[in-house]
Amino acid sequence: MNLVLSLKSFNEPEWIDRLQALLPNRKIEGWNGGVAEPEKAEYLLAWKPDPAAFSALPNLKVIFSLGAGVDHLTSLPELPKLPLVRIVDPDLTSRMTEWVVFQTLLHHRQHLTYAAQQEAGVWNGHRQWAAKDVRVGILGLGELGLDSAKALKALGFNVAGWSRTPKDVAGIESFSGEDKLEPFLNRTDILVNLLPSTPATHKLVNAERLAMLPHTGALGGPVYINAGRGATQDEAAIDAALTSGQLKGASLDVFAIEPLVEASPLWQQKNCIITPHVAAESDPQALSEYVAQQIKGFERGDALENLVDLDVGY
Ligand code: NDP
Ligand code: OXD
Repeated sequence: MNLVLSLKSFNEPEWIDRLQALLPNRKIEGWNGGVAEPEKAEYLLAWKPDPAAFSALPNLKVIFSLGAGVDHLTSLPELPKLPLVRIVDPDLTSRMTEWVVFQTLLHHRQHLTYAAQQEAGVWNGHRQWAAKDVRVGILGLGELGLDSAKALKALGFNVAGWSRTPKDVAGIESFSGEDKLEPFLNRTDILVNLLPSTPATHKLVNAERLAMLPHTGALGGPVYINAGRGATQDEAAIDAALTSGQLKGASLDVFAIEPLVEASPLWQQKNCIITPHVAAESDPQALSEYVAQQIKGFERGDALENLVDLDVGY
């Protein structure tokens, strides 16, 4: 019944202390500090883990991803076929919605233009269109996409979503499956990407798809926003689209390689806002309680929640 943590770029000792307070009757160890009794480890809490942990801990029963995304695990050939639980947490969801709404409003209310004008000491108002005239399209209508969609809808935007399976959500048009991607893009002024990284979503946002976004909308050109995963987009195509004017603006929180390399031309794009994968950085206490509750529930015989479907990869 022991829990082992293998966490890259997190403070492992702090996470051990926090979880130990919530699960006082078990041994909690950090992979990096050495595991004294590997055969007693039944749970692994992982973020970009050392793949050697899988074979070294032969009696694992459940793996927990310390994130909503699981590509850091599903991309590892060594990942055992065990129940994989991901984070679904209201605090994480609302932080993501804040980021998506903030970036959408920033482009909608022409903030980049006004920020440049302020720097030049220019007082010049521009015509402002209504939110109802802006068509937002959300790639991925799951836990995060749906919450963002509802918040944007409440602000008056014309919102649609694209997902693998159809959705029935009041006021939000649903597109699903590969054959509906083109019509979805054709009606989208602000494209928000909240897709997981899987083989099916790899570089899904490419030059061809960006060219499907219309120039007929109120903004005068499409905007692309991504806080899902960098692997789902072609960064060179985004850079080229910003340079050519096919894209009017972008907000990017995630990249294929993080940190974004110094040589990336995206840093120099005036109309591209870059944040360092912080869209939904979450409360460690809330996430620890989530993991502890799931372990206690599992041992009482309850079903694990938010299990990943390893066949589809998310
Ligand atoms: P969910 O699994 O709840 O939702 C994923 C959505 O994507 C679903 O609507 C799913 O469709 C859709 N989808 C997946 N594959 C395809 C496909 N091939 N074609 C069409 N639609 C597809 O995930 P979350 O909403 O919780 O999280 C989404 C992602 O956000 C995470 O995987 C992670 O990568 C990222 N993330 C980023 C953070 C950040 O700070 N930047 C923080 C947290 C998460 P369907 O509904 O039909 O299954
Ligand atoms: C996540 C993330 O997947 O922070 O939770 O990217």
